[in-house]
Amino acid sequence: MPRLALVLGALTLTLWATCSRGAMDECADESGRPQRCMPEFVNAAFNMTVVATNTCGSPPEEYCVQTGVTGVTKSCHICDAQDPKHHHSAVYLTDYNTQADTTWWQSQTMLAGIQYPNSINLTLHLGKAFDITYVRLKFHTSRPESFAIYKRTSEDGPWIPYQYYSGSCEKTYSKVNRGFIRTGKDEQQALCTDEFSDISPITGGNVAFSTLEGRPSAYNFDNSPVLQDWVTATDIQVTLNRLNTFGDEVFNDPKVLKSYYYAISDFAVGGRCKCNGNASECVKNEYNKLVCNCKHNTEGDDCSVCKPFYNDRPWRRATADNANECLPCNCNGKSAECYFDQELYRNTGHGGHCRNCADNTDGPNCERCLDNYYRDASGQRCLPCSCNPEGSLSTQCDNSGRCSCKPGVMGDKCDCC
Ligand SMILES: *[C@@H]1O[C@H](CO)[C@@H](O)[C@H](O)[C@H]1NC(C)=O
Ligand SMILES: *[C@@H]1O[C@H](CO)[C@@H](O)[C@H](O)[C@H]1NC(C)=O
Ligand SMILES: *[C@@H]1O[C@H](CO)[C@@H](O)[C@H](O)[C@H]1NC(C)=O
Ligand SMILES: [Ca+2]
Repeated sequence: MPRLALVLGALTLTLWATCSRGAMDECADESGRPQRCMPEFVNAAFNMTVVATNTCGSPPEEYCVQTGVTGVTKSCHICDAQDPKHHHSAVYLTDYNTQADTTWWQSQTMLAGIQYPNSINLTLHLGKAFDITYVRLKFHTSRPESFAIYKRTSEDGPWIPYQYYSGSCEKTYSKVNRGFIRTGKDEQQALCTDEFSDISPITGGNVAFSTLEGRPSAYNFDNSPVLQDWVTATDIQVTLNRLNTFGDEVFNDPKVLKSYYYAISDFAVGGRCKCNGNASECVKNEYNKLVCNCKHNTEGDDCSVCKPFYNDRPWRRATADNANECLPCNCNGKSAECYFDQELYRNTGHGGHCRNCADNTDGPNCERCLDNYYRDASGQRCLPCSCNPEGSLSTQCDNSGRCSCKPGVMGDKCDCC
């Protein structure tokens, strides 16, 4: 019995050791060589603030639950923004999502003028670039007749269409219904489909947009800068353009109008914090802003630049088989500053060009002496030649500091007749 316990104990220890090493630094392999790493896959929207341009309940107002059958008495309720039990604010879009206890955001009703061409925006600010895999909405009412998903690639950039969902693609968005992208065509274009725009189901319908689905280069994602950019987003916006109806709103019965409104129970954004393969986690910095915890001698919010002294080769995204880590410049210990020099990289395979070489050294790697200097006996530093300008043929001396003198002049520095 004790022996078994010992064996189990050893096993547990081994497992624990392997796992903890994996967790410690996935940005290097067992032998310490840099390898691609990435933060875990998360719902980037969870517990984040979504800003809605319209929400029911201020002042309190009545809405009625759509049954889908005309003439049947609808059950009506109050939406009250001030009442903790009867509000439907945007926090309910990104809270913990359970089947048993559905919470949802809700707009005002058609009675208050909610319908095309008036639209509602739901804006999610991620606070950092993410690589987005999907955007998913779970509707508490019918799915809209028309809505669109937009993204921003940087916080001050323009809104870029991601996907349109509409029962009237051409009329509403001037897009072909169920269009597709052929190989070689623009892979950053948003498509439109009517597949998810039916009025049924009356509740609980999902819509999920996969950022790479139907895009030919998805199979070669590592080598597709176009798609790498396409999946990048710092903000996501959902624009609700037109409600689905049974057509009974034309009679203007208030009870009917009160049964048409938008309601969404969950807004999820699946993806990873974007670190270009150079970090396995994102952390809050001192300003409470989410940033990558960069490895491979990179820095920046997305690990997209080399650290100051690591400019030996150009920055490249890490791929599955090459970490492309930033390499330090070689300045022979004479400088801690360098920049990336494209020309030098082409000629020598090393692009690190040192700046401000110390001890009178010079050259891209501080490998030689400045003009009119020579290397001292220790080889560590360069000393001025100090050739006498009157007596010397040249201001440059030889390796031992001796100057070449004009006829009739002598001395190491050519300063004696
Ligand atoms: C949600 O975010 C708040 C801060 O905004 C934080 O205090 C809370 O712990 C978070 N909840 C979860 C479940 O992560
Ligand atoms: C929604 O956002 C778009 C930009 O994406 C803007 O043009 C429009 O005015 C916004 N609508 C509302 C109601 O704020
Ligand atoms: C990390 O970033 C560097 C430079 O910023 C880049 O060369 C490299 O491809 C990225 N990935 C890895 C795993 O090093
Ligand atoms: Ca919810």
